[in-house]
Amino acid sequence: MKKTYITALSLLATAGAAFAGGGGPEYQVTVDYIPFNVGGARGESPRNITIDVRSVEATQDGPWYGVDLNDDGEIAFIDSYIYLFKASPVRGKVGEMLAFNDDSFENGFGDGSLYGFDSYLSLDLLPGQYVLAISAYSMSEEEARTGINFVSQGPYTLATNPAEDWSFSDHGDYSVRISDSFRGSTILQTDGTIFVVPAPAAIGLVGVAGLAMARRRR
Ligand SMILES: [Ca+2]
Ligand SMILES: [Ca+2]
Ligand SMILES: [Ca+2]
Repeated sequence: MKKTYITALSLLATAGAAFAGGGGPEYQVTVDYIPFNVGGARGESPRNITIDVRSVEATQDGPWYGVDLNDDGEIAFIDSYIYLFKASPVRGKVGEMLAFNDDSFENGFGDGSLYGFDSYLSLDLLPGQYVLAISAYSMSEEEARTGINFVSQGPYTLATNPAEDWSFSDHGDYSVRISDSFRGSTILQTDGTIFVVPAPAAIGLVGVAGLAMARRRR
């Protein structure tokens, strides 16, 4: 996404803002890793694989109308950002970076996506093991590798429906479908949630409060 949203940070204050960066408040969000396998024998030709994300639960350019795409009773979404890596034999690591995508306003609406901020990739892949890293805008390759992603905006919800602007949320849901275009088959379909990671200070406060409450119960 390339827009600037000016919204209250009240939700994030409770979730725990980490520190102030150059372009505004920054805080950490989770990165999910989705391993998948492109089938076939060694030496077979590449397959055209599509990676299709659906997350943004809001229509058109403001005022935004919320649509509960995943039918979970809430409007909570991310401006997704994805990286595709080769799998690595080293535990906890990913291999060579093959592609990445932030937004796709041309493709990726077949899964019900309402907005081009949902990521999409279409590329030829040899049979083998791969890992998709998904998180919220924006994410560098380094952040995708380490799983420590600092963002200045999102995840989002809508304070009203319709809404003039997106409001910050402490989590956002997504779904991903990875398919083999040649065979027209789905390799993998999964749902997930990206969370704002509470700042260490916030965890400390919760710990102290919890301890105080435990003492009172005695
Ligand atoms: Ca929802
Ligand atoms: Ca999509
Ligand atoms: Ca995006």
